[in-house]
Amino acid sequence: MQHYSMTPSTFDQDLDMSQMELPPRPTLFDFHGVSMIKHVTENWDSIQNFKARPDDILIATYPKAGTTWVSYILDLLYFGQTFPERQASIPIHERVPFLEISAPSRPSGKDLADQLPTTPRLIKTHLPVQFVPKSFWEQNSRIIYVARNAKDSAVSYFHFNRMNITQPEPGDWSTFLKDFMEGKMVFGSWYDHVNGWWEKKQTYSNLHYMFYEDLIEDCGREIDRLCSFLGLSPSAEEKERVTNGVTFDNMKANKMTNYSSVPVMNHRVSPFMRKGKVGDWKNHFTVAQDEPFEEDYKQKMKNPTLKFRTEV
Ligand code: PPS
Repeated sequence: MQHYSMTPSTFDQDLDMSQMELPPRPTLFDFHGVSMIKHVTENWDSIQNFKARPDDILIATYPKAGTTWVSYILDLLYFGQTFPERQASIPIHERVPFLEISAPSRPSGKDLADQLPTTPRLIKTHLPVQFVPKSFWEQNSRIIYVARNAKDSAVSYFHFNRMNITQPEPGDWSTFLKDFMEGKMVFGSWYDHVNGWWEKKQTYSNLHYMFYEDLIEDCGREIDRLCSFLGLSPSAEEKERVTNGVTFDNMKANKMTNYSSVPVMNHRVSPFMRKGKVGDWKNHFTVAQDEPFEEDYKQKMKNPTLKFRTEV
């Protein structure tokens, strides 16, 4: 029998996962007040003791906010010209390791981050702000937080949990939506996550808070803002190359950015690069779901300075 933990490089996404011996789905538990699964808490002490460097760049998000998109933008900005072979041979999730992940039979994100040969190191995290290893703050590392509106985040997360066997079983859409509203998701409550990071931005100046909807509206403008935050000044030609490389269609077709090499994901259930739109929630939320969602949203999102768009 084929086993799910075969090395990513030998995995062929056309393999029939229904024939494989699949591990059980993980279950959520309360971890210091946040719902988590063991794959992200197992190495907790080692993650908390991670030694950040002043030139590290941490890309922080609640899941499904555009982490991969921004990771690839940064990777191309920094290394697209100097190490073009990286783009052709190393998947984005290895170029930008996921700090807290420790999946079976794969190197942990922390080990991959420790071994990154690049300067700066680009590192991804989904941790709520209170769980970020303290060395990032001590070293004054730059942090880019990407946020996406709650409704599209919920929809994207639902399909991700369907296709990724290392995520909890999502159940049907209405059950999942209720769980989302109650924060019963890996990495906890969307509401706490986006608010916690927004508050941090008020006191930590090396944090650039950006929105998925803005990227969709004008990716070039958002790249300019990122460059100004990072002190980069790419040539017009270089910027054009980056903007073109990171379109949804190009990233979906690119084996190094579409997660097709990850064995725990079944892209036939739902592709990782699924729709890439603002407003797909309208195809999922019924009116009967939307009304209580909006009511609950108003109660949880009281800070008038943090505003999300659900259409552009
Ligand atoms: S993860 O698993 O949390 O790291 O996922 P993440 O990368 O944060 O989010 C995945 C969603 O982002 C969409 N995406 C894009 N949209 C537009 N343009 C580009 N280039 C792009 N790259 C990734 C991806 O399609 C997922 O959203 P949905 O709505 O599911 O399509």
